[in-house]
Amino acid sequence: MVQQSISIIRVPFGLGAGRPGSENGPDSMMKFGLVKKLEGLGYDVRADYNIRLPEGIKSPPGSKMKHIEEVLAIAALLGEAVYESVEDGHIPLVLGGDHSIAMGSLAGLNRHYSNMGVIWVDAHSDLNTELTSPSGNMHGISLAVGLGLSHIKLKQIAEGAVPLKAENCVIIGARDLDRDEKAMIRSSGMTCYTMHEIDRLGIEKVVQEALRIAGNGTDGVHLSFDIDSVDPIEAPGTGTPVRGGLSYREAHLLLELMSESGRITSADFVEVNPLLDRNNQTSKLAVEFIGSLFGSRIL
Ligand code: B3U
Ligand code: MN
Ligand code: MN
Repeated sequence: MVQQSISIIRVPFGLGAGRPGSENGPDSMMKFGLVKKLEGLGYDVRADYNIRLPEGIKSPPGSKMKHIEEVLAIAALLGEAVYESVEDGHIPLVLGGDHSIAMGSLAGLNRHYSNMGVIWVDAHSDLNTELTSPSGNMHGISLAVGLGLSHIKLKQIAEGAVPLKAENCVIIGARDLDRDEKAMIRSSGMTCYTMHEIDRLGIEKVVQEALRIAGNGTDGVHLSFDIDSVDPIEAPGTGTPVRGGLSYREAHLLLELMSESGRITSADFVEVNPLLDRNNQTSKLAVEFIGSLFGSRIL
């Protein structure tokens, strides 16, 4: 078997969130043994990308969406890096940063895959637009951008990128949705497994269905994992914690099932905020979770 290689792409950027700290996420996950963990699982690991904001980019004050220019600049650079790494045959693993960076992942991957599915694991749906956003925070609109529902288009970020198909997009773990986001989920035709469905169906069934839907007729499946999907008891180090989230065991099983399926072709791990963490619990947990996605097993 050829050795698979993972390309870790660090994105120390947190201006899409409402509070600072997620820009320290990549360094923190690296510090707690991410590379060693992945190498121990048999991967060739390269960590040569570190996406930084070029000097002189600053949004004009007073616009409704905060730091929009900074977010778009980071997304364009990340889009390039993700595209390059996937074209080179590596599995892109993007470490955020806040969830606005996912616009860059989606745009870059979209240049490589002709028809990509997405699984968005999150307490939120990130389906606001610049018209509906209650906060003006860019991390709340990234999935809407991916689906072509915002004025910001993927093709502005990466040339030739087309919108995702809603029928191949699945949200898992939602429990804090704004009114307009609920309407968007209903009208778009995407699938959303809220915590209510997870409680009723069980996480195994939900993940199997999600993989089927995101994998149906697609040539790649991107996992965008927002750590706030996990219950704040386990993952307190995140900017917008919402109680009632995935348990430690549910989150692990979700990632193990995704690993077993062999369908996930790239991933983001975002919204780890070391400034808000308790004894680095959340960074360490994220490293453990990434291990599960890449094949770590109990026995
Ligand atoms: N939906 C709200 C809250 C939010 C979204 N994503 C996060 N928080 N992390 C908004 O600001 O758009
Ligand atoms: Mn999110
Ligand atoms: Mn979230």
